[in-house]
Amino acid sequence: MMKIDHHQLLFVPLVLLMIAANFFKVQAQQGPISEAATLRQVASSLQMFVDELPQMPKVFGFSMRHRSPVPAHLTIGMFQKKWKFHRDLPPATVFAYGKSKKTATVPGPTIETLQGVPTYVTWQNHLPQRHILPWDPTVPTAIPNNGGVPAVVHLHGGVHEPQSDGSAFAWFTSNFNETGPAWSKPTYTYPNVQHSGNLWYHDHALGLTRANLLAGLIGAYVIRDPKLDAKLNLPSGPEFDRHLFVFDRSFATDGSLYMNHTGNNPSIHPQWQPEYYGDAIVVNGKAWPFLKVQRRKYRFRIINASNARYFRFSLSNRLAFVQVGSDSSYLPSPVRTQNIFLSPSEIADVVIDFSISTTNEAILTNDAPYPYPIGSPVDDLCGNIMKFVIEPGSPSQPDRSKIPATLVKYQPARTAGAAKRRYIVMHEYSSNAGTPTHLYINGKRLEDPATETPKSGTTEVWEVINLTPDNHPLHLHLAMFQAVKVQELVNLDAFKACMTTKNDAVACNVKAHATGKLVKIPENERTWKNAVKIEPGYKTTIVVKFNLVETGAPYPFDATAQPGFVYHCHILDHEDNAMIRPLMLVK
Ligand SMILES: *[C@@H]1O[C@H](CO)[C@@H](O)[C@H](O)[C@H]1NC(C)=O
Ligand SMILES: *[C@@H]1O[C@H](CO)[C@@H](O)[C@H](O)[C@H]1NC(C)=O
Ligand SMILES: *[C@@H]1O[C@H](CO)[C@@H](O)[C@H](O)[C@H]1NC(C)=O
Ligand SMILES: [Cu+2]
Repeated sequence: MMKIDHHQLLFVPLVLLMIAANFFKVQAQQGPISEAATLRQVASSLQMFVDELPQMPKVFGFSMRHRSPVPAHLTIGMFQKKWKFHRDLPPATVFAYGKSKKTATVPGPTIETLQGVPTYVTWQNHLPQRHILPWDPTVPTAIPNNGGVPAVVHLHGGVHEPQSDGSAFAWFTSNFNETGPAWSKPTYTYPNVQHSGNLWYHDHALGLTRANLLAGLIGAYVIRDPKLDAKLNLPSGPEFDRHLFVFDRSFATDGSLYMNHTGNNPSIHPQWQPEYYGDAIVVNGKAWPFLKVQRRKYRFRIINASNARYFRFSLSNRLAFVQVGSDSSYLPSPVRTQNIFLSPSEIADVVIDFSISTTNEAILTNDAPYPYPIGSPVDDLCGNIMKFVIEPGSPSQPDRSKIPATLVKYQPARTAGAAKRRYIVMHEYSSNAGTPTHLYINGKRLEDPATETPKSGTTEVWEVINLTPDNHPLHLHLAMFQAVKVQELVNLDAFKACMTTKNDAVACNVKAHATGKLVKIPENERTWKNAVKIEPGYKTTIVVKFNLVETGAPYPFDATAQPGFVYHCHILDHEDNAMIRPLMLVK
């Protein structure tokens, strides 16, 4: 029989007591550990590069009949479930898209479609009675009478009718128990008439976009053109053509997703904060994952799905990215670069050739300050994204993919012959304490009547003037656009003062102010895009096409129907409060 030493029995609790006493002494000296420090501790306790990069499940927006593709009808639900963001984090409660609760993922399934073959999706809301994250009833918000989480899906970059656009006012709760004023039908039509490329779907409910995306309601959508794919011969197939869905999140000690419950101006907005920044970087639903790659070319479609963080990516072993596309369009020819710079919601379509790597691993890093461009430098946590583990030896199959010398030429972006020139001015408002309270475009609310009413089928020039201190990614629904000129505003304070009283860029003589230095538009952004970064203190001239960018043909559906479209800043915290305006096309 084992003899129990009574001294030992006493010893253990005594040591625990001493540790506890010491702990409380430290606490008393330093005060309670701040919430921010706790969140950082959780993130920094996670070992990087231990989870394998997941591939999200694929669902097909077409089916084959007698060897020809025919439209498919998909049903995709939103579910509350548990999701493990890291090997060492307890599972978090998330909202996830999927065909069933069991198969739902964060991000949701990748929807694969074919150009010219419509896809029908019935989006179903199975979310619970209460939100898992805080939200703010004082910003314009969908508030159902009987509880539930309002949700509605927007296909970002999609060219489709207004009734299928996911208007912020077309939200619905579980079982369609309650619907917003613009709700008209449960099944959306995506005609896939546009050029092939990278899109993504995400929630767009009024005032809840930041919280619903943070909770996990995002997913990728691809339109493929098999003829073009065969001609370009870029790396292809599920193993070599992949999505990297990148976002930042903070986690509490119990593994749950963290969002601040207290606003920066709580007497005005009890919860709203101007920008969400997380301490951990998550790719395809895992914090700092790794991916084993062969020594060959890979295509990565990198989607920035952060609420507010900009990314400037590079590879630790100095391998170059060859960028072939931006947002939903190809570039005219590939652009070789060491850095890829992405604002929220922007997409970079890149090829990395690991066959020429001199190392056996490469870390994808980020060095964009936050907020961009005037904020703090990125720390060692958000400075790392993921790791590529490059396998030694030759690839399992010879790499027959290519990076062609030229890619795709769409219609050129011309200011000449534009049907209309508009001025779009970004404003930020502050409390007496000098902290942001809200942001508006053209000094107007979303609820104010539409002032941007372009004629469907035409091309317009928009002069976008940023009077705030931050860079804002401008996003238009339906229309593709590209920046053609970026010029600094001189005597900015005088111009701002005039705009504050007159709110009219022409009356405030914007021409006389937009005479400062010109900024060169990076080569990898010179294509049709659905988000463009707008520099603070600059006027950015964009050409906006309210027609198909491949041919200039008018939309093959009625783009002028109710409830219309919107355009907004894609920093989600700004969009919700309320850097968003209607975009109502007319005949
Ligand atoms: C919606 O209605 C169904 C059936 O009446 C009910 O079971 C469910 O709890 C309701 N959900 C919400 C969010 O109101
Ligand atoms: C949450 O917001 C409040 C108010 O702005 C701030 O004092 C606090 O530090 C924030 N918490 C974190 C973890 O950032
Ligand atoms: C990523 O997307 C978010 C939200 O759309 C945006 O605020 C942020 O600036 C983007 N970051 C990059 C690097 O694109
Ligand atoms: Cu913004």
